[in-house]
Parts: sequence; structure tokens; C-alpha cells
Amino acid sequence: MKKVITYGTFDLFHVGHIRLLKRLRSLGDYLIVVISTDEFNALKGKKSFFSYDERKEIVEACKYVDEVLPELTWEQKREDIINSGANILGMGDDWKGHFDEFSDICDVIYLPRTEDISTTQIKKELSII
Ligand code: C2G
Repeated sequence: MKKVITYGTFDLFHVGHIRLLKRLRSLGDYLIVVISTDEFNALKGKKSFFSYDERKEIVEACKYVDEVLPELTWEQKREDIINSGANILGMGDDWKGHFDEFSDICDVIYLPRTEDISTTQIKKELSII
């Protein structure tokens, strides 16, 4: 079984997220999504609209996702990859190069982001209504 792992906040779940998860799932047989907790989001300087529990429930409902885990720290990726047996770590290419350090234990890939959509943009556009 080829396992893929990815990380993110996935707030206001949108087609950019779905298209990434769809592509990642197509690279293997099992997709693990590690979602930033509210506390870790604060460390990332992000405040999500939906709580971790809500974002977890939404992402778990996505047919491309097989398992959801919490992301609590920047440092947990190596342990996650080893413990899960992930063969591929995949991210959108805004992260290009940031996780190459894990190429000794898995394939590290960066996929093109979906243009013209982001959680930040959605929030901005809604704030003017
Ligand atoms: N993404 C995408 N296209 C978009 C928006 C996002 O492909 N239009 C991808 C991002 O590149 C990322 C994933 O969707 O791989 C999740 O994006 P965010 O929820 O913004 O996650 P981020 O804040 O980048 O957190 O330790 C890693 C961090 O937790 C990643």
C-alpha cells in the first residue's frame, strides 16, 4: 500500500484544497491529512474561521481522504512519516523546498497550487459584503 501524507489548515474548505487532495490521493492508495490544530494555527499566525474539530469533520468527509491527524508542531513531520509509513509527502508548491529534508525517508513532492482561490481571498471578499 502506497501512503501519501500532507499538512495544512484547510479552513473554509475550497476547490484549491480538494484539487490538491484529489491529485495527492491519485499518487497512492491511502491519503493522510494532518490538520493544524487551533493552537498550532496561532503559532503559524493564522486564526481559522472553523475550529479544528469542524475542519477535521469536513476534511474527513472528502472522498479522497482516508485518515486525519492533528498537526501540533512544526517538528512532528519526521515522526509522522515514520509512524504512518508514508511513502510520499506532498504539498502545494507555495511550500516548494521547505520539506526537502524528509527526502531521506520518503518522496517529497510539490504540486502547483490552484490559481485564484485561497482562504484569505474568500475572507477578504466576504468582508466587503
Ligand atoms: N493549496 C492549493 N491551492 C490553493 C490553496 C491551497 O494547492 N489555491 C494547498 C496548499 O499549498 C497546501 C494545502 O492546500 O499544501 C493546505 O493549504 P492551507 O490550508 O493554507 O495550509 P498551510 O497554511 O499552507 O499549512 O506544516 C505545513 C502547514 O500546516 C501548511
